[in-house]
Parts: sequence; structure tokens; C-alpha cells
Amino acid sequence: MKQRPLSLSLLVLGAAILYGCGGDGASATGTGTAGDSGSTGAAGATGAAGTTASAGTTGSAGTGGSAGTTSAAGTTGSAGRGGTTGAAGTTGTAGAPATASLCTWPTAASTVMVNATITISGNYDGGMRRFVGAGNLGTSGQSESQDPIFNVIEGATLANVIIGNPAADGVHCEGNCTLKNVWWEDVGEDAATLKGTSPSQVMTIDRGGAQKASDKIFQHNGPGTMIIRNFCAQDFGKLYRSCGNCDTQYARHVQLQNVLVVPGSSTSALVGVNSNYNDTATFGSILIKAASNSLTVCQRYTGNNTGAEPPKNGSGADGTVCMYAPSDITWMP
Ligand code: ADA
Ligand code: CA
Ligand code: CA
Repeated sequence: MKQRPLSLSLLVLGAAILYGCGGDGASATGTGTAGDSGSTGAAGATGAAGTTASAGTTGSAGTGGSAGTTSAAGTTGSAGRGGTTGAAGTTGTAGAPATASLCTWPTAASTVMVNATITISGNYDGGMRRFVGAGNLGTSGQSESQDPIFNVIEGATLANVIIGNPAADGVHCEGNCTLKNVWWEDVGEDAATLKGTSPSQVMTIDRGGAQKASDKIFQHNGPGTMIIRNFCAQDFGKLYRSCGNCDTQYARHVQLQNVLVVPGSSTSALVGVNSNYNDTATFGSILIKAASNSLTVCQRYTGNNTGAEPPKNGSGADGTVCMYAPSDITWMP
């Protein structure tokens, strides 16, 4: 009769120890704290493995033992420690796409005829539809009097759009703007222009591509900076030109990062800048599908505001206007 209370006490003690062991792990119905960051995230939906993927939203069970399936919610036990390897982040930021794959042209979901310039404000997602000029916009060729298919106002984003033929004067940006995943199948007078009003404005072109530009792809008329990254430039005259003879001239800046260049018969230079107005051009991860030095990477001009044709005054990296190292440019015929 004296042994029964003792066995009961041992049973209670044993259970307490068991509960104690499980106390370090998250209980079945309790909530564990978030796991540590995974050291490597899985690929983002649209890109290669991100080096900076975010942590999984929930950590795995703590290392202190799995939760006892018969335990009650761990009101007294501490939450499980974060797993030593967090789950891969499902929404990790995708890394930059591989340069060699940038000219993978998309298929249009459908085609829209555009009779009058479409004004873009806020964030516009075109759903990979193809927009084609019609009526007054049904023009291509090199006339400078064409209007754009899209006019992107200050702060707006144009995304997931294919511009077909005729493309008229493409896209105009009034100031800060982003063109994300925009593709020009047959560039009109030019593909896009930064008109701009202030030196602090930035036009960012991220992903997408342009082809069949008998002259320029991107035209920079206002002040500010144009960033062209993760882009395909195929069969064109120049990828970028800081206006050589606009009525009002400014220091303009261009940054090229991760660009696949497939030159055509009219390709003369990647970039044209005015050294006398203190333009700058920087280059990184440029892959040119042509023999070494078979085209000009950075052409310097003496610009003017009289409308005269500006003369060339030098080309190649000079450390002040045209900035790149040999390793920034890869030639691959
Ligand atoms: C040329 C022309 C400019 C402007 C520009 C453009 O550089 O000299 O005045 O029209 O093209 O915006 O396409
Ligand atoms: Ca022009
Ligand atoms: Ca133009």
C-alpha cells in the first residue's frame, strides 16, 4: 500500500522529464519561431538562383527534439529553436538572368491596334499583348515627326508589353519611369526616348529587347540617367545616343548592365555620347556576338545645340566619359 503512491510519483516524474525533453521543440499545435535564413534560396519564378533569397517563412522544428504528439500546446515549453537550415525562400529575389539567354523573344498573347498615343500612369501591365500603331500612329521609318505608341508620365511603369510594327516613335518617358519587360519587334524611328526635365530623373529599362532599329534604340534628349539592364539589343544602329544636336543640351548618363548584343549590318556603336557636355557611359557584363573589336563600344562626339550633325572626337574607354575595363565586354562571334 506504501508502494502505489511511490510508483505514481515516479510516473509523474517520468512524464515531467518526457515533457521536459519535448519542451525545446515546437509542439504540434504551438507556434515555433521563424527559422533562420536559408543560406541558398531556390530560384525565383523568373530567374536563376538568387544569391540573396529571403528566408523561409517558417523554420523547421527545433533541434531540441520533436514535439511529443501527446503533449498539450507548449504553454510552458519554449518554442523550438530555428532549424539550422531554413527552408528555401519561395519568393527570393531572382538573380540577374544569364546574359547569353537574354534574346529569348516572347510570344504575344494577342494584338491590339493603337490609333492614338496611350498615356501610362501608375503601374501598367500589358499582359504580353502586342501593340501596333494604326491610323496616325501607323508609321515606321525615320521621320522625326511621329508620335509615340506609349507616353509614360512621371513615376510610371510600363510592363510586359510587345511593340509590333509599325511602332512609330515607340515609347516616350516624361521623367522618372520604368520600362519592364518591354520588347520592340521592329523599332520605328527609335524605340524609346527619355525626354525628362531634371538631372535627378532616371529611366530604367529592365529586361526586354529591341530589334530591327535602322538607327537608334534609346534616345536621350532631357537631362538625367538611363539605365539599360538585362536587355537584348539585336540588329540596330546604336543602342543608346545622348542627343547630339538638341536645342537644349545637358550632361547625360547611361549605365549598361548585362546586355546581349547581336549586331546587324547597320550597327555602328553601342553608345554615342557628347564629351563636351560631360556625358558618362558605364558598362558591365556586355556580351557581343561578334569578333573582337568589330564594333565601337563607346563613341564620343562633340555635341551642339544648333542642329548640325555632330562630329566624332574619339572612342573607347577613356576613364572619364566612356568607362569600362576590357573584362566588362565579352566578344563571342
Ligand atoms: C535626333 C534629332 C533630335 C530628336 C531626336 C529624337 O537626334 O536631332 O532633335 O528628334 O532625333 O528624339 O529622335
Ligand atoms: Ca531620332
Ligand atoms: Ca525619335
